[in-house]
Formats: sequence, C-alpha cells, structure tokens
Amino acid sequence: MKIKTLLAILLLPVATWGQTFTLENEAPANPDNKPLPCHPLPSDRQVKWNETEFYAFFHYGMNTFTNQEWGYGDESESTYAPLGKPDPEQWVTSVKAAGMKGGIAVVKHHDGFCLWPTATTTHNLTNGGGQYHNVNIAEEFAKASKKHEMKYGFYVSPWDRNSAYYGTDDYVTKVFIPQCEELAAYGSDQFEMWFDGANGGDGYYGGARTTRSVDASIYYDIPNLRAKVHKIAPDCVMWGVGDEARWIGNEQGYSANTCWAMGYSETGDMNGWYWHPGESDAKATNSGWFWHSGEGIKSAARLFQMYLETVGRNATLILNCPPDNYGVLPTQTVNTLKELGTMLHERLAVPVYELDESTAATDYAKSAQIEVSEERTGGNYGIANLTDGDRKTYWATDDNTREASITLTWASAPTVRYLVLQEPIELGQRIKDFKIEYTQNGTDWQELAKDITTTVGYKRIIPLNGSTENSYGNGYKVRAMRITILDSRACPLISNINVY
Ligand code: FUL
Repeated sequence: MKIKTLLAILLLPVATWGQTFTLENEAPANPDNKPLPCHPLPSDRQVKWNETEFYAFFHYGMNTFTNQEWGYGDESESTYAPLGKPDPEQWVTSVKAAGMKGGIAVVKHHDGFCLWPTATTTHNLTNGGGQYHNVNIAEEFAKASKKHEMKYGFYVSPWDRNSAYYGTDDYVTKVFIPQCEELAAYGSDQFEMWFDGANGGDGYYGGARTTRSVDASIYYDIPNLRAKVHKIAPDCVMWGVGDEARWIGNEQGYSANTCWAMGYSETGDMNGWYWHPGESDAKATNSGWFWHSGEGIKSAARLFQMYLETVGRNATLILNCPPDNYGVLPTQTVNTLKELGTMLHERLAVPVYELDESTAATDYAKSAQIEVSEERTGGNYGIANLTDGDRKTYWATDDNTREASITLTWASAPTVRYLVLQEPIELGQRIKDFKIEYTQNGTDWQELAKDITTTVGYKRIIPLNGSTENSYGNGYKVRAMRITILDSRACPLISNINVY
C-alpha cells in the first residue's frame, strides 16, 4: 500500500470528527454581508447570453432560391445559385446599425442543405450552381462578426429531410453532432446555437420519400452534444432542444409583462426548478422567415414596440432579417434597420454603430438626487451602484426586507417617458411586484403604468404611459419619481436604473 493511501485511511476518523465539530460554526464567513442567492441561478454562460439582448436571425439558404419556407430535401444542389456574391459582412453591419449586438445565421434548415463545406454530406454549397455558390457562409459570417465586434452563432436544423440516415442513430453520431462540431470550430466565442423545434415528418431522406418521426427529447443525445460543443465554444448557449434558453413561443415579438427566467413560454414560472431564460423570435418582414420576392417590412415604430415587449420584458429579441437571392439584405431592410437604430438611440440611449453618443437619450437618473428606504449594512450596496453603469454592482436591502423604495428627485423637472430597471441576476430573479409614482408639485403622487409593473429580471423597460404601442407621447414632467418594490422572493436588489 502506498504511504499516502495509508495516511488517508489513518486520518479518516479524525477528518470526520473534525467535520462534525465544525458544524457548530456552520454559517460560512461573509465579511461583506453579501445577500444570499435566491435559487435557481443562471450559469455564467447564460448571463453572458442575456447581455446580448437584441440580435438578428438570418434565414438564408436553399429556400431563398425556391420560394419555399420548408424545402422537402430533394432540391438539387445546383438550385443554390446566388445572383451576386453573398455578403455576410453587409448583414452584420446592417443589423449593428439597428442597435443589435449579434446575430445567428441559418446555415442548415430542415431541407438539409449546408452553407459550409461540411464533410458530413455532399448536400452542401460546394456543389451549388452559378458563379457565387462557393462563398463559405459560416466562415464569412463568423469573420465579419468578429471584425465588427458582434456576437454570433448558427442555426443548425436537427431535422434533416435530405439525409438517408435521419431517424437512425447514425444520423446523430455521423451527421448531426459532427455538423455542430464543425460549426463550433468557426469560433470559440460563439454565444448561441439554435436548434429548431420542428423535428421529424415527411421528407426525401435520400430517396426513401417517407415519414420519419423521432422523440426529440432523447434522440439527439443532447448531453453529448452539449459537452462536445462546449468543449470548443464554452459560452455557446444551446437553445431549444439544447434547453439552456427557452422559446417564448408566439413568434410575434412579445413576451408577457410578468416574465420569469424560469419555467416555460411567455410568463415563465416563479417556481421553476432551473434557469431557463426566454428568447423571442420574430420576423422583421411581412411574409415568411426566408426572403420572398416583393415582400414588405414592418415599420421601425412596430419593431421598436417589439423591442419594448421583449428586451423590455426580461426576454431577448432575435429579429429575422432575411438576405435575398443576391445574398444581401435588401435596401428597404437596411433603411428600416437604420431608422430603428436611431429610435433606440434617441429614446433609450442604446449604443448604435456610427451614431454619436451626444445624440443619445439623456439618462436623467444620473442627475437625480436619490433616496432609498434603506441601505444594506456592510459591503458595497449603496445607491451609487444604481447609476454607475455597472450591472455587476447593486443596491441591496437587508435580508428580511420585502418592501423597499427608491425616490429620485430633480431640481430641473425633466420630461421623461421610460424607466429601465435591472436586477443582478447572478443572485437570482427576485422582484415580484412594484409600482411607480411621480409628483409634479412635491405633494400629490400619481401612479404610472399601473398593472404592468410586476417582475424585473435581467432588464425591464417600462413605458411610463403604460403603452408599448404609443410609448413616446408627450412624456411626464416630473419633480420626483418613486419606485416602490411591493414584494420579492428574497430581499430586493437593483443593479441599474435609467430614466429617459
Ligand atoms: C420554425 C421553423 O420551422 C421555421 O422554418 C423557422 O426556422 C423558425 C425560426 O422556426 O420552427
């Protein structure tokens, strides 16, 4: 027996005795009096993902050339024949001008055609038609995103209507997981891989032309898939079947006013067992997910409303902007995105590519005198954290507190329209209910945006007139504004306040 092993055995009873003894001093040292986390908590990867807030979806591929939404899988490779050189850099810079922080490119839809030279199937762009089929979309998209400091990731359809293997284990081990690994290798800093919920049905399947169904919850070997992708791209959230973020569900660009980062669908569930934050997928255009000749685009005002109803309601927004058959975003899309970026910048101070900071909305929280009902003792939990622009620092209350208030007062009585609140989600989502009041004369207080002030989470943007559709309006001239937290799952914490 080795000396070390012998020592370990001899010391075992002493170690056990030691543990029993220390139970009397069970509470870990907490010199900073840090608030206890309120479970469940996000992973570090999920926190970073949440910070991406607003990003694009680029549906482009075989369907762009067949005027379809779901290809059957029997399309000949040569049908993929861009009329011009596809330009992922143009996609990236156009959405950056809308205030987006990243994008997800669809590089394989249900028809199975791959927009990168994969080793897993010949059904890929190297066998496409025309002069421009060989532009490696995955590679160019990753490159352009890095160049413009945008987050990026890929949509890989788990369902493959082209593959002869679909429905067998070989598909998962020889096609699907290797495809995800190939894509992960385009960048270790990817933020999300998107796995669609449409799984199985009729298709070409290598000529079988039949119907194949799978149980998506077990078929794709998700634990193994996660491990393999995370080994290459550790911050890549596995969306959908990967279960690290959830589908908000309506595909119309809205989440609910009460939105928890646990549970499912629009509202989530306060008692959900694990962190499962919401992402809302929506179309900027008026027809399908893929580009269709003659389609229109929603107005910038409508897209701004979507932003308020998703990013402003503790979800992320993935807004689809489909490239056309030249492989670029149409001019109308580019212009609308620019208009949206200007609105977000001028109303909510969203940093936008090429827009000067001096034209951003004024954050009046920074010039307010702030008073709070209480401040947690010990550590750094004071009111300065509310306006320091650092999401990691926060104002905290004492452990037993469930109700607390923050009052902002101005000498200048600014005209304001939006209130932004953020919780430090690293310590869990806590606030259940709050209210906003304002006064013009210092004595009479009136409630604003009644009934929609419930949860906060990563980010909450409240249009003070209560309307996401016509949120801008005339605004409110305020001398003071009071935010009262009415209920919370644990002592309330706030990391950031902005008033625009
Ligand atoms: C759906 C797919 O079936 C659509 O074609 C599209 O990709 C959308 C984002 O997800 O489930």
